[in-house]
Amino acid sequence: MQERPPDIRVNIIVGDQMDNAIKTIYETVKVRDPNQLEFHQAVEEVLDSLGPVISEYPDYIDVVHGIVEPERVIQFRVPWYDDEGNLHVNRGFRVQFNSAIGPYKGGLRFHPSVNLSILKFLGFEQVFKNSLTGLPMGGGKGGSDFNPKGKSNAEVKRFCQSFMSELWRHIGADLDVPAGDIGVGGREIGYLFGMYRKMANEFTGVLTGKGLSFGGSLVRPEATGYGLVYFAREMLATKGKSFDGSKVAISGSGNVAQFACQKVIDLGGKPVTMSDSSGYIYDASGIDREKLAWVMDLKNNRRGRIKEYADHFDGIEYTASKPEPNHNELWGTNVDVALPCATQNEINEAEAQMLVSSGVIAVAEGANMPCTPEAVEVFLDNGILFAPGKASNAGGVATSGLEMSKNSLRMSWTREEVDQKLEAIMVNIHKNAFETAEKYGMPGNYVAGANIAGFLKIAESTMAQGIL
Ligand code: NDP
Ligand code: 2IT
Repeated sequence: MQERPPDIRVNIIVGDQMDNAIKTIYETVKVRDPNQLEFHQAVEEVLDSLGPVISEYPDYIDVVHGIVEPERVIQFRVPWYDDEGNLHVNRGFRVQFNSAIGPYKGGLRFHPSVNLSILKFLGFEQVFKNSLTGLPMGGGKGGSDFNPKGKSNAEVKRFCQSFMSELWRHIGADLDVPAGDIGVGGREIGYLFGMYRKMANEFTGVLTGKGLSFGGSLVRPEATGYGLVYFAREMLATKGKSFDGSKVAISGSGNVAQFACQKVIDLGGKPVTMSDSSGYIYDASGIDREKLAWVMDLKNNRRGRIKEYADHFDGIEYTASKPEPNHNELWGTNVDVALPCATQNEINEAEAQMLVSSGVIAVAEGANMPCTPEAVEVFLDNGILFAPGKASNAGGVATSGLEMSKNSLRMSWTREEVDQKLEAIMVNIHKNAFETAEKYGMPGNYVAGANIAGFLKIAESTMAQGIL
């Protein structure tokens, strides 16, 4: 018989024992769910930062105990029929991680790699990210191992309807508000929202990223990519640098990558790469507005592969991905700024080393956890400006928060107003992470700054409400 994992329990501790108490919590997380490697990775990074906070507020160790366990996990069957009439059965999930400061909030991911480890890592990150936005949103994440690639529009619609025919009873405008993530964009949110409205028999702001004609917010599609570049701009400014004239490597070619690319161009930078899971393109002359519009049509309407960019434009290098999942040689490019915007663990230690050797100044995560812990260490050890995703990609969920307010208030803002609010939120997250890192004796370490600042707000709320 398998041994029962221990309850998470650590006695109240003082001084030197503090670090051991945090380590015990981390070890217990690993014993409880030994196969959830992505979740372990996300937890370890946060817990590593919390020593100085627990020294200052020893009671908060109880919050740490609780925060590593989701409040609720929902798993369900999603049956659907393809165009030939064959039955497929996928898995659906919603991880409702933490609601201490607001309703659960976070995206839905449709990708064949989706499992509980990935959704728990994403939900855990989301708790701290949402706290950093300064808006009243708890953290959650969900999705399915459904692969939207190669599916017809009708198949995607049937899948979304089947998915929502179960999820609807677990979510609500004041309970849990999902949005998009990998494989879930405006089209999927539309189908999901339609089914929610039918099942619940009510029209509320239960999802964000909706179409403009049914309650969506201006700038939500652009928000993650724009916010990322606003954050990176602030970070560069601390060293007297800017995007103007800089060469920028971007990975991915989906929602976050496209609008990061657009904002880099707006700020006078030159994006030279984009990728998808098959490979990457290098455009030495720079991806300009016209070429980016072509990529957007390729990806959002024709749903094609980035390789077609090299077939369509002259003088482009295309390199297929390495056999190792999530990796290609994109990070060997000589650039000033790197913006990984595809998926988790796409920059490993060797790739980080390549970026450093080629003279990169700043790395800002558009994706969630795209850099491995070893890669992050390489950046920090070499004095590279490094922005962790929970700070630098928070613009998407922040604008989702604005969409929730807009829906509740039944009013709307202009494009300029939303963009200004997004920019102000990103400037504020940067300031908060920067100053918190200084205050806790780790100047320039945005990882520690973001983790501590995000944690403090949740800890205060949790202590005030009791750990439930
Ligand atoms: P999209 O589905 O729009 O685009 C994802 C892009 O990443 C595609 O180019 C895709 O290529 C590539 N990609 C996905 N999985 C892999 C993989 N395993 N290996 C290599 N490439 C891969 O998603 P988003 O742009 O919305 O999301 C990108 C990242 O940003 C994710 O980490 C997400 O969690 C994060 N994020 C998204 C936010 C949002 O508002 N959308 C907000 C904050 C973070 P292919 O098409 O070949 O799969
Ligand atoms: O990872 C993320 O922050 C998102 N996918 C966006 C979540 C949201 O609720 O807008």
